[in-house]
Amino acid sequence: MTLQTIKTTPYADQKPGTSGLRKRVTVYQQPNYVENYIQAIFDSLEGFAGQTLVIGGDGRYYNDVAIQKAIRIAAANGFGKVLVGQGGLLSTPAASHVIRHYKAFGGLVLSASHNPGGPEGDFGIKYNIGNGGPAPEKITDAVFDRTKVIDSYKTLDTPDIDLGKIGTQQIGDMVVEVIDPVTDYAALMETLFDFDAIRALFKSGFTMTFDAMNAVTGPYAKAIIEGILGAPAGTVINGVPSPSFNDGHPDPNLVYCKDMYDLLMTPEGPDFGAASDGDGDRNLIIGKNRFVTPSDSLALLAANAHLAPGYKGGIAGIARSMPTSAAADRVAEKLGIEMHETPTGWKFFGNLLDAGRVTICGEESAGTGSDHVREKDGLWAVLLWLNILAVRKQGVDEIVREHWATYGRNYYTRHDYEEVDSAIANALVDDLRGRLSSLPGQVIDGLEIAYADDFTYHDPVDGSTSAKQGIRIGFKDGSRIVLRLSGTGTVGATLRVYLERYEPADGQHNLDTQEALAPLISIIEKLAGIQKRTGRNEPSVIT
Ligand code: G16
Repeated sequence: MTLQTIKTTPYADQKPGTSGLRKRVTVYQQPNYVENYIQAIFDSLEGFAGQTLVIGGDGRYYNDVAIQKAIRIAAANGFGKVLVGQGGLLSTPAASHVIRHYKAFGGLVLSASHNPGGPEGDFGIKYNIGNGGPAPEKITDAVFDRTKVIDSYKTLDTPDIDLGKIGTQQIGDMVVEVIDPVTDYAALMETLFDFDAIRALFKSGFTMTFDAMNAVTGPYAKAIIEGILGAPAGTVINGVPSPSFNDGHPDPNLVYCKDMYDLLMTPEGPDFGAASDGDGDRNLIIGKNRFVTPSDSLALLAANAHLAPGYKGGIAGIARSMPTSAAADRVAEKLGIEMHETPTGWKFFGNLLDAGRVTICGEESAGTGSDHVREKDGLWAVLLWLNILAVRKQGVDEIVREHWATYGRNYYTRHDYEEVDSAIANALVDDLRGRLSSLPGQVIDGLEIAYADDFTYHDPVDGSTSAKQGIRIGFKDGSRIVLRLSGTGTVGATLRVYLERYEPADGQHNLDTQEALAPLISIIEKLAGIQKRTGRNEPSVIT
């Protein structure tokens, strides 16, 4: 087994996005593409000699190839130990927990999350730091700088490592320990939730469907929901991880989980439906006759968290990404706790969580989580919902309605225009950005613009600043339009338009969401000309 230093040439496109480096598998398959990126990560870190690195992925196509490369490069760079999930699997929240639990130096998460997989799909690599969360921008910027000049990487000349067998093996000077991917995570969940109450709920005849979308949460959901909590076999569907997600799109939204949504809207359907994405960090929550928007789910979970043992002392504060609706802000106000608005990307919550200033975080993009890990956590959100349902002994719809009657309702939708020509998308955003200062005071379709800006975040913990995080146009009546380009797409540009309107506690809570937001949809078309400029008649996805 010899240490090798292999010459390489840089790739110009290894700039990490919202959540790590996501590219087509075919891009990752280029010579040294994985090696360059991982070496650039290690070159941007200090002090890891002899330390532990966690490596795991969502099992998507190319996971098995990339993980072998990652282990060899880690060994050659001087890590003392690699902890890896059996079969190369670790959900993203489980990876975060393993990093924290075993006090690892950091971890590599191999995933493109909700993006499709398979040979024609996407792959991704993300570095997480010792707190278990995605590396902050100062590290991802350094990694990108390094990728531009990298000229060699280190590896070991060694056969593939057997990841099928739990236990330890030696690779050069480094120990590789293969662990069960579920055990530690399940134990953590047991400390947070009232499992007895949830068991009793299932015993009482409560029915649920959990769609693991042929992705990584299958083994976790089966072990916890069907195993520990005693839900009947068959509660978890699509529960076997597949490298191509069975040719599906592992994004738990109303487009890709339409069958489950339709079922929940019928009397024969189960009482509760939930799903998680490719790497297990997103969640979808549907009650009988009630889809819960991620923004509302964040607010509801924050308002009811004290019903779960892990949060019985109350929560310190809430954080949400800027495009997420302000529903949670009203909960924070009532509880008298801190509320923070951060840019899109879970990495921006890390400092607030570490400083103990917030306990619960969430994003409109189907992510919610708490200070138990430093990633969003799909199954955690589902279990907290189950805990709340078990304690309140009410259905989802009733709980949601009571919430609106207390706090008011934030009608909310997101319109995505996917695979738009990048030049057109950039020009559209730049043009609008250039006109922002002239917008306040203008009245369009009877609505007066109160403010218009490009969101800049000032991190209250480390003082860092992140600019150009999305265009916000706010109206006098409290409505808001946000427009930004996605940082996770891999082909062309994805333009996201987020629309929100507030109805007070005694207002109209029964409108159709798209109808309630139609005036704003028309206003943004007038202001930005999205459909005119992109040639699209309608969004690719509405959530
Ligand atoms: C990632 C990030 C999230 C972000 C989402 C969408 O989620 O972790 O913080 O909200 O992407 O980002 P964008 O709007 O830039 O596409 P995931 O589940 O893909 O890891």
